[in-house]
Amino acid sequence: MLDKNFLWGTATASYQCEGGWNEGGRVPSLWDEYLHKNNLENGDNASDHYHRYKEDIRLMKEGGHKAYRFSLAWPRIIKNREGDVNQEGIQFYHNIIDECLKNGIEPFVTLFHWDLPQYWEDKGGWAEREVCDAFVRYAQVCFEEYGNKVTFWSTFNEPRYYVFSGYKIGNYPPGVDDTQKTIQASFYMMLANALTVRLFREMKMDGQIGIVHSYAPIFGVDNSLETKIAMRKADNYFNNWILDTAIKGEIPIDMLSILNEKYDLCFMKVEDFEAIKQNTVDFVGLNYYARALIKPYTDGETILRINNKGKEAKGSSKVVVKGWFEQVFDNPDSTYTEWDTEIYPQGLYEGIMQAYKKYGIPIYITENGVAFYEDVSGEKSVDDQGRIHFLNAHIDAILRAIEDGADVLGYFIWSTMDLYSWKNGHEKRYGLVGIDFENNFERKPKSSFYWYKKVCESNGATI
Ligand code: BGP
Repeated sequence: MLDKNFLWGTATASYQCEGGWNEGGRVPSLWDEYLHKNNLENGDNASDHYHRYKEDIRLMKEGGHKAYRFSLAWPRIIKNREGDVNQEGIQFYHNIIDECLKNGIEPFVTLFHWDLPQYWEDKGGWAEREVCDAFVRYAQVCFEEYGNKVTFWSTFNEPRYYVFSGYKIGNYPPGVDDTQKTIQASFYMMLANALTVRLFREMKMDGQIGIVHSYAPIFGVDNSLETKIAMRKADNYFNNWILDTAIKGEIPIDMLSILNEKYDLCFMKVEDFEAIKQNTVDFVGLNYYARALIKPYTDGETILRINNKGKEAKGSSKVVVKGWFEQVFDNPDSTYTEWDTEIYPQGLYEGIMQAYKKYGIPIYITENGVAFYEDVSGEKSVDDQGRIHFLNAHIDAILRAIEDGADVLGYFIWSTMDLYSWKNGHEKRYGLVGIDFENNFERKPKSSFYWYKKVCESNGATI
């Protein structure tokens, strides 16, 4: 039997659902600037959660949710590099948190889900130490404001995805391919994580603090030694530099020594390593969409190509890290979404078991879900049986892992409602609640919403 306090919920992120991008004293984030400048589909209005959060939280309650994972927007809370606080922004999150508590929903709060204020991006963004220090000051404001209401805090959502996409793949802002900056930004985010954990302890906060990782459990195409070596390198690339660093306080030394041959690591200071060693997280959030199936590197330059276009680019994803490994996107035995994401629930079971054996701390599955093209314009709600099937199989994987001893304490579906998907726009739909973006953002719960209500209310017994 599952513990009665298991947190069943759904998740969003500020930029992706709020809208109201220039309201209530919010200043631009790097996403506003980048998407506006490049004339790309943006989240100016997103799902209009900024104006409709009460309706959304009421729907969560109706849907049986025990928890809601969302993020605070730094650009709503801190106005400028001097650190001036925007009271209207502060109040907005008090309102959200209070509304959750009033409805018996546990707020599960992320401090940073990618919307860096543009005024810090102008100073070099996460590749600079100054931003790391500014993040800790921002965290302090949030702890002081919301600390007596919030139990579950996460420092970062998916540092790996943010950094690699922005600084190496170049498909997210700042949109560059610069390995030195990739290393710096990765390090400063992990340092900021440790310094924020230290602050959390110094302030004697009630509650727990963790980090959320885009988890790609590593699988090999065969059992050869070459594949095993490639898998280790892939594990460092995808997972270890976040998880080992945040949970064990150790950056993988084999990774550092390879990087040290070609790049300048002098910016890493002895006291930084000490801070990382001493300030580790209480729990880990794992976002699971798919495993990474790995084969040995053959030849050619590094290619990191992610399909952000959907069906028109299906099959175009390619990941080759020169000298390290290649990722397989065309396994004939697998099915893939229109965005090249493999559907592989067993990867979640095995990933949880591996992570729990290795780290032994509580795990929350902080995101899991599947995207489809869906027409929500009609009178009838969307009958998303494909999503129900996907979620059912993944929750089953979690329940099996718990039965086999893993300490998984919560599960959050991505996403609460349809929202803006980074670079993919609004047509990549993940929500349990459909949003009719063309028709006054009307909320239309899908079949999966009612299915999940039963799962939450029966504490997983209906799986
Ligand atoms: C995770 C992010 C989310 C969300 C999700 C789906 O990496 O934490 O913010 O976007 O992935 O990804 P996408 O929108 O690219 O399909």
